[in-house]
Amino acid sequence: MKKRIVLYKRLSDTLMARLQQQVDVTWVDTAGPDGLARLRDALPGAQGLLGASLRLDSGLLDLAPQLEVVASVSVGVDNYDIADLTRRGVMLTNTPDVLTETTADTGFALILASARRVVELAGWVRDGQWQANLGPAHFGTDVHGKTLGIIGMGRIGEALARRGAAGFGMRVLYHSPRAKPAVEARYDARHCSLDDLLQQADFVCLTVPLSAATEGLIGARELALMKPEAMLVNIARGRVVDEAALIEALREKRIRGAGLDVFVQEPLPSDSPLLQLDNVVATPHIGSATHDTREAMARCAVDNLLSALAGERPANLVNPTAGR
Ligand code: 8YV
Repeated sequence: MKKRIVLYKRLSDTLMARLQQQVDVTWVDTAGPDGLARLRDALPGAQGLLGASLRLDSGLLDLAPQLEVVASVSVGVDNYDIADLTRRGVMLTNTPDVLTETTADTGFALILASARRVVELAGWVRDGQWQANLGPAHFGTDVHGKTLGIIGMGRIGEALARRGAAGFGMRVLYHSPRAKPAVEARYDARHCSLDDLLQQADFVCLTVPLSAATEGLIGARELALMKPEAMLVNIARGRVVDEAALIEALREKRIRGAGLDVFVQEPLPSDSPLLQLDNVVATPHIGSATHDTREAMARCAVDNLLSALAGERPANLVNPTAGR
C-alpha cells in the first residue's frame, strides 16, 4: 500500500513523476482565502508533507496523526515548531548546501546594488532624468577594499566571506557564537563582538537563522553603533531586525542605506515606509530563487521525504530525536 503525502509547493514534472511512482500525492494549493481549509481537508491520513513557507501549527498537525515526515523546501525552519514535531515523532527535513552559493550571490547583489545605487539610478535613467554627466549627487560608494561585517558564520556567511575577501579584496569581520578558525585562515577573517563589528563594518550583512536568540538582534541600539556611511544587508529573516528602528535610521540617514531581501511581513505591503526611501533596495525574498537552485532544493526535499517514508534516516534531518 503506497503511503500518501500532501504536496503544497509546485514541483517540476520530472520530480512530480518521480514522487508519484513512490507515493500517492495530494496536491493542495494553499494560496488564497480558502487555501488553509483545503490543506486541513487533505491532512487526515497523510504520512508526509512537502512544501515551504507555511506555519504548520499544532492545530494542523493534530489533523495528521499518521504524519511521519515534513520535508521543507527551504534551509530556514523558523516557521516550524520543531519541539512539537519531535514530540509527535514527526521528522523535519530541510535543504541546506544546495542553496548556499545562490543565496550568497543574492547577498552580494544587494551589497553592490545598495552601494552603487543601481536601482535608484536605473529608475532615474528610465524616467529620462539623465540629461548631463553625473555629479557627486549621484555618486555611490565603493565596495572593493571596504570592511565586510558578517553576522552569522554558517554556510551562507562563509560563502559571503569568500566573495568579499577573494572577489573584492575586502577586510572580513564576523560575529557568531563560536569562532571559526578555518574561515579565519582562509579569508583572513576576524571574529569579533557584535558591537565591534557594527562600529567598524562598512557593510553589515545578516545571515543568521531566525530564533529566540536572533529575533530583534538589530534594533535601535545596534543601528546607532553603525557608521553613518555603513549599509545594512539582510538575507536572513525580516524579524532579525527591528524594522521600525531601521526605517527611522534610514529616514534620518544615520546609516547610508539598506539592501533587504526579507521582511517582517511578506509579501511586503506596497504602502510600507521602506518603499518610500531612496536608500533602500528591496527584493522579494529572492535569496535562493534561481531555476537551478530551486529545482535542486525541491529534489533534495523529495530525497529527504522518500528516504524518511522508507524508514531510512534522511540526509538533512533537522530533529534527529524524532521518529525514535
Ligand atoms: C525560501 C529561504 O524561503 O531556504 C530558505 O530558508 O528563505 C528561501 O530559500 C525558500 O526557498 C522557499 O521555498
